[in-house]
Order: sequence, then C-alpha cells, then structure tokens
Amino acid sequence: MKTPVDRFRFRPYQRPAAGWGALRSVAHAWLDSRQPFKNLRAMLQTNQNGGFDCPGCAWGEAPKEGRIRFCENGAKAVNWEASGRGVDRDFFARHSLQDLMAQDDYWLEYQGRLTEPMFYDGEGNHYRPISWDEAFALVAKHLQGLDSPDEAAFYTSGRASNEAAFLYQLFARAFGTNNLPDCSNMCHEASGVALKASIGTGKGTVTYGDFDKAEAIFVIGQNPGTNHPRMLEPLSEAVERGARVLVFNPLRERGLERFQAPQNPVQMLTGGEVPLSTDYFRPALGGDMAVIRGIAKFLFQWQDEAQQIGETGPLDLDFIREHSEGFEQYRAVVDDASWEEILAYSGITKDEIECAAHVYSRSNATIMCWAMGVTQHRHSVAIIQEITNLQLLRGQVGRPGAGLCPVRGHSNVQGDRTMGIDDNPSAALLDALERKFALPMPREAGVNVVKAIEAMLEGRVKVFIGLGGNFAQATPDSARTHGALRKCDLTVQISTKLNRSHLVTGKQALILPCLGRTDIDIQVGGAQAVTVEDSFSMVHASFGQLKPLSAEMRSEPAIIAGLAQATLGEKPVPWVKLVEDYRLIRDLIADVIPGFENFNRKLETPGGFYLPNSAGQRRWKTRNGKANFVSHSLPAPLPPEVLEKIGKEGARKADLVLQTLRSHDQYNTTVYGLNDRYRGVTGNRRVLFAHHDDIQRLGFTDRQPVDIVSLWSDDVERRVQGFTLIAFDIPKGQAAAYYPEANPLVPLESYGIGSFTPTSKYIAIRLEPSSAPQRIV
Ligand SMILES: Nc1nc2c(c(=O)[nH]1)N[C@H]1C(S)=C(S)[C@@H](COP(=O)(O)OP(=O)(O)OC[C@H]3O[C@@H](n4cnc5c(=O)[nH]c(N)nc54)[C@H](O)[C@@H]3O)O[C@H]1N2
Ligand SMILES: Nc1nc2c(c(=O)[nH]1)N[C@H]1C(S)=C(S)[C@@H](COP(=O)(O)OP(=O)(O)OC[C@H]3O[C@@H](n4cnc5c(=O)[nH]c(N)nc54)[C@H](O)[C@@H]3O)O[C@H]1N2
Ligand SMILES: [Mo]
Repeated sequence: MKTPVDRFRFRPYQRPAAGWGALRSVAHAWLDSRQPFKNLRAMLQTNQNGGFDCPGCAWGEAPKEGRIRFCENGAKAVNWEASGRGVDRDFFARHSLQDLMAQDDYWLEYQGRLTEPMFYDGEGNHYRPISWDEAFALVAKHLQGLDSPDEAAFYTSGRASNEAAFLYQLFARAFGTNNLPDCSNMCHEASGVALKASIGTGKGTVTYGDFDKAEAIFVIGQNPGTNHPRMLEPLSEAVERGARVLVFNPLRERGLERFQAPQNPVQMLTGGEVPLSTDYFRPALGGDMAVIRGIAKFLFQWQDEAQQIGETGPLDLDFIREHSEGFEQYRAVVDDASWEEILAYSGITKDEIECAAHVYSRSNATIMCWAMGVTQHRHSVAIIQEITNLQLLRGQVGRPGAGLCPVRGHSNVQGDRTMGIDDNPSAALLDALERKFALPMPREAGVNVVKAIEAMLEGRVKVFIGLGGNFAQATPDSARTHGALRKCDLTVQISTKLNRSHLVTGKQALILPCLGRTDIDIQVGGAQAVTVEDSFSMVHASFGQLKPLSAEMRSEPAIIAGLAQATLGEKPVPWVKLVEDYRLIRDLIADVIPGFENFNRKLETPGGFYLPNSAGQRRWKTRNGKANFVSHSLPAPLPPEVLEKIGKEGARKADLVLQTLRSHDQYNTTVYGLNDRYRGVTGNRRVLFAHHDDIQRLGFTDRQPVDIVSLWSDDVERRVQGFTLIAFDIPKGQAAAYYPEANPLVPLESYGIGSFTPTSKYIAIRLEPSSAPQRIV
C-alpha cells in the first residue's frame, strides 16, 4: 500500500501558526483514516467529560466547559490510531521480515492497526499467527527459564494508562526486578532528577490556572506550535493581556511567533492573528544555563545597587531566608562566572540577557516552561537546577501565577511514573507495595534505557517486553541498539501499530495487538474507563468511543494480566479477575500510591482531581526540608570525549553541532507524513538544516546531499547517508535534523550526567559528500 507523499520542496512558511493550514491538515487526517464520519463523532469527545483523553501530548485543559478541545496534531493522533486499515495474518504472509525492514517508518505505521497476535519463531522470515494463550505461555516459559529476574527488562512508553502501568510494574516487581526502563529516561528524566534535589518533587509546580495569572512566561527549549498546540491559546491570551512571553530557542519556530486560533471564527475569517511571544532569544545549543546565570548576575548586581541606596532589590530575601539553603554558595558561583564565559557559552548578547533580566526582575509572577531543548543535553540536570535557582531568587515557587513547568511529552508519561514505572524506585513506594501485597520487593535499582541496551549487548538482559513505544527507533546509536535487541532470546511488543521494533527481533518475537485510547474497552464488568495524569497533575478518566477494528485485540491491562498470570499464577493478586472491572485495579492503587485514596470516588468529579504538589505549597520534601540552591560551575560546551576525538585527529574540528527534533508531521517515531509545514519543508525528512555561511565555509552547496558523521572518542563509525542540506535560518555553528532518522548518530555513551538521557540535542558532527546512491530530490 503506497503512502501519500508530496514532491520535495523547501519554501519558508509565512502564515501564522494553526489557522487554515491546521484545518486543512485535520481534514486530510480525517479522510485518510478510512473512517472519517466515525472519527468525527469521536473527535468531538476528545478531552471532554465522558470522552477520551487525547492520545497526543500531556498538556492539560482549562476547566472551561463547552469548547472544542483538540488541536491539529491531536486530530492527527486520533485519526492515526483510529485507522480503518488493518494488519493481519495475510499481511505477514505476504511480507517477509526483510521486505518490511526495507520500508521506512512512515510506510510501516501507515499499514494500519495490528489486529491479531503474531509470532516469529526464529525460523524462516515470516511472522505467523499464534493464540493469546500460547503467546502468554511462551513468555512465561522464557521468563521462568531465566537465571535471574534481572535478565528481563520491562519497557514502558508513556501512553499506557495508570491502570496498565500499575499492573505492569507490579508484574515486574513480583517477578523480581526493577528493570523498568521507560520513555521518560529519554525525555524528562533530567527534570525529575533536578527538581527532586532542588525542591523535593519531580513534577512541575504550576496548574493550568496559573497561566491566566502570570506576568511573565519563559518558554525555554520547546516548540509548542507542533508538540503542544493547545498551549498556544494560553500563550496568546497572556500576550494579549500584557504579560511578557520570553522565548529561548535557537530556531525561529513559527508556533512561538504568531497564531490564528482555529476556534475563533473572527480571526479565521478576517485573517487576524495574534502574537505568541513578546521577546525572542536565540541561544547556543546547551547555552541556556549560561543565559540564566547571566540573568542571575544582573539580579545580584541590581540587588547590591538597591541595598546601597537603602531600597529593596529584586531578590525575595524573606523567601530565601525562610525557605532555602545554599544561597551564599550560589551567589559565589555566579560571581565567579565571568561575562566572557557567560557570553561565549550562551550564544546571545549581554544586552539581550539584560533585557530578559529586566522583565524577570519586574514580574511578580513568572512561570518557566521547558521541554526537550533543555532536557536532552549532557548538563540538563545542571541547567534545570539553574532555572530553579533563578526562580528561588525571587520566591517564584508556590505562589499564584508562578512556578516551574516541565512540559511533558506522552499523554500519560507523568502518570506512569506516579504509578511506579521507575527503574530507581523510592523506598517509600517499595515499602507500600510490600505492605499491601505481603511480598518482598526487589530493592536494587534496575536498568534505565541506556543501561538496558548495554545489558542486552553484554547478554545480561535476555527477554525484552515493550508496553507500547518503539524501542528500536526511539533509542540512540541505532546500529548498536538493533544489535542489542537481536541478541535477546525473546522480544515482545504490546502495540497498536506496526513499527521497526517488530522487525528488529530477538531470536523469537511476539506482537501483541492492543486497544488504544480511542477504542471501546469491554470487559466482563462492562465498558471500562482508564485514567491518566496530565502535566499539571490532574488525574481524570478516559472512555474509548470507537468499536475496535478487530475482536482479537485486547486491552493493555488484559494483556499484562494474561502475561502475569501465566508467569506467576495468582501471586500476589488474581490478575485476570482484576481486569474484569478496572475499579478493582484502582482500589489497589488507592491503597499504595499517595494522593489516590478513594480513587474511584474522586473520579466522579467532572474534570478529575488534582494531585497536590508539595513544592507548590512550599513544603520541601528534600533531605534538609528546604528548597535548595544547587550550585554548578558552567559546563564547557564540547564534552571531553569529543575533544579527545578531535585531539586524536589533529586540527580538524567538529563542523557543526547537531540537534535532533520533531517535524510537524510526526508523533515521536510515528511519522504521519513527510512534511514540516512551519519550517517550510515538503516531501522529505532526510534533510539537514544549516546556516548558509556554514554550508559555504564547509565547501558544500544548498540542496547538496551529504553524509553526516558524528564524533566520539570510541572507534565506532556513526554515519547517516544522503541527507539534503537546506540553507536555513539557524544560528551559525548549529545544525538540525529529524528524529528518528538521525538517531544512528547519537553515541550510546553520550548521555546526561545524573539523568542518563541521550544527548539528542547536542551531537558534534562532520559533513562529507554523500556516499549514498544519488536520489533525485
Ligand atoms: N505532534 C506531536 N506532539 C508531541 C510529540 C510529537 O512528536 N509530535 N512528542 C511528544 C513528546 S514525547 C515530547 S517529549 C514533547 C516534545 O516537545 P518539544 O520539546 O517541543 O520537542 P522537540 O521537537 O524535540 O523540540 C525541541 C525544541 O527545542 C529547541 N532546542 C533544541 N536545543 C535547544 C537548546 O539547547 N536550547 C534551547 N533553548 N532550545 C533548544 C528546538 O529548536 C526545538 O524548538 O512533545 C510531545 N508532543
Ligand atoms: N534523537 C532523538 N531521539 C529521541 C527523542 C529526540 O528528541 N531525539 N525524543 C525522545 C523522547 S522525548 C521520547 S518520549 C521517546 C519516545 O519513545 P517511545 O515512546 O518508545 O516511541 P513512540 O514513537 O512514541 O512509540 C510509537 C509506537 O507506540 C505504539 N503505540 C501507540 N499508541 C499505543 C497505545 O496506546 N498502546 C500501546 N501499547 N502502544 C501504542 C505504536 O505501535 C507506535 O508505533 O523517544 C526519544 N528519542
Ligand atoms: Mo518525550
């Protein structure tokens, strides 16, 4: 089946974000789903009480009634999931694993929903059908045959519901391991690590309502126009009411500049548009910490000046005295950092930093938001703690309209962590599980994503189970990761759609097709709801609306229960019985997870309930009971491993530093199409954005196909071939390419200090003339 593809074109985009372009794209997604009318009815139930939670991003919704609550990319996510196309036994009989491997990621998912369990037995080249009971028995046999429970890894992608996640972690731990790597390890892990040490919670401290009250909003390293389009409304409303919205992003992202609200008929018909930001700063990759330190330097300077003339300065000294620790030390590291250093690393000018510092020092309610531009660096934990330090200087945590806001990715990634999907769980969680289930829990930390890949490579992990996601493509260093998966005895993927993780198999492999968020989920006890938690810690129910494409699909909780029962019997819970009515699972959650007492009753409140945030109430659950200024010295941009490589090979330096990012037509490794509307690209994802002067300096020309090679101290060659250069409005020295096409370039060992998150936004590269067979573009 062919995928619809436009011809390659690059033409800078002039129109506002959203607007008619978004409506056209929604219409296309509907029509291409093969069941437009069914899906239209379902769409109107997106994010409504009694409807389903959008399977797109984790942004929350305003508690306002009667509005359409989906965006262009939410509509794409829904229509993609609710496809009328199916992948069944005939499909796998027609296509060998090799055939499928030769297809791109777009083609694979485009084939439609997985409709029946399939088994690859290691012989031949085809998956063949298998019954659910046989599949469960096969997994049980493999798990029971391991020398240690730590030879299995249980991966989770952030779409899994709270109910599925809770059962899954209980299964892994009752089996005997904390090997629970998850997509969060590649995403907001650094936010959790940094914030826990600084303010005693791994979550953001703001609620949706705070956006209405903020006087300034910082948007750092985030592209909401594509990845959190429902955030454009509060941003544009903030600008309209006179708040300052400061953007820090090396790229001029259209979704951070101008907006036309599709829900606003006047704007749509008159061509009206509103700004999304008031100030736009374009830092160096990884330069945000230097920017923030520069702002802090100005604040200290102004504080001193104010005190000399007996006035109050910008610092909130009462807050600092009453609530914090580490202030003096922080002041010392800021004093120590020279302006030369700050300006060299930040990539913006002193005047720009002063401008941001002025806005910040005058705003009495500042929210700081960030996403992958901040979390996917070697020094992400330090950057986030620097952002936190700045907020503490003015007491901007735990007051209305202010706070820290890591904007999460997958729609339930935050909930999954709350439910205990954590390779490094707290003692409190393990104690609570032990109390409730009268079963000793494994106490040793398990493997995260990077460590799981290392363990597979070394033969220490032999069985891989994926609850959703696309481990083979989402992870770094693709060639090595694929090798790691292939070394496993068994790989099991619980999935909605075909992807490369089904093709890069262990010696044996299973595909277990599951229901998605949009599907009606009928169990013995009737139609079931699941629950999710958004970025603002609101927990609410989600009801599927559409009849599943095949009766052979099972819900995620039912699949996990089947696997667990086959492996463990009824230890420590009657797994299969629990799935008859998910309220039984929620009763267990209520007894184990803080904040979920009376879970089933609380869910009856329209809009769900809020999980209180200790830091948001100025209670600091840190080791010393205080909010901590955590001091780091400014990190040099290039990591030692890259410097070592450059040193080894003489004078030639890294040509550019590359970030990998999302196009407007993808959901992580799910590619909806080959266009990136706001960046002006049509029909091609294998492109490399670079500055015109850099392209010339390096001896290439615009539109020339090139190979990209990344630099690291080991002798592994990491190369991707045949990327088309595009002269783009990007700071000199930087380059950008799409994820997952560029993932082979990210060295497995290049990860964040303390977070183990691959440095997907900072890869030193060199360019070479293309070695790929020439393609006409
Ligand atoms: N439609 C859609 N929605 C999604 C997703 C999707 O793929 N598609 N993915 C979901 C997931 S899992 C996540 S985690 C989020 C991701 O949401 P984002 O974090 O917005 O995703 P990215 O495309 O990785 O964008 C990173 C942005 O950071 C900027 N950036 C890169 N490096 C730096 C830096 O060093 N400093 C600064 N200041 N900026 C930098 C880039 O220019 C880019 O604008 O979105 C979620 N929502
Ligand atoms: N280079 C680079 N790499 C990155 C990133 C980057 O910015 N750059 N971003 C990282 C980030 S932030 C993240 S979160 C990870 C994402 O990593 P993952 O979460 O592992 O990947 P996804 O692409 O979201 O997974 C898509 C697959 O999930 C399955 N799926 C979809 N819906 C459901 C469902 O409801 N249930 C189940 N069981 N399966 C479902 C489908 O089969 C689909 O093919 O990637 C990371 N990798
Ligand atoms: Mo993410």
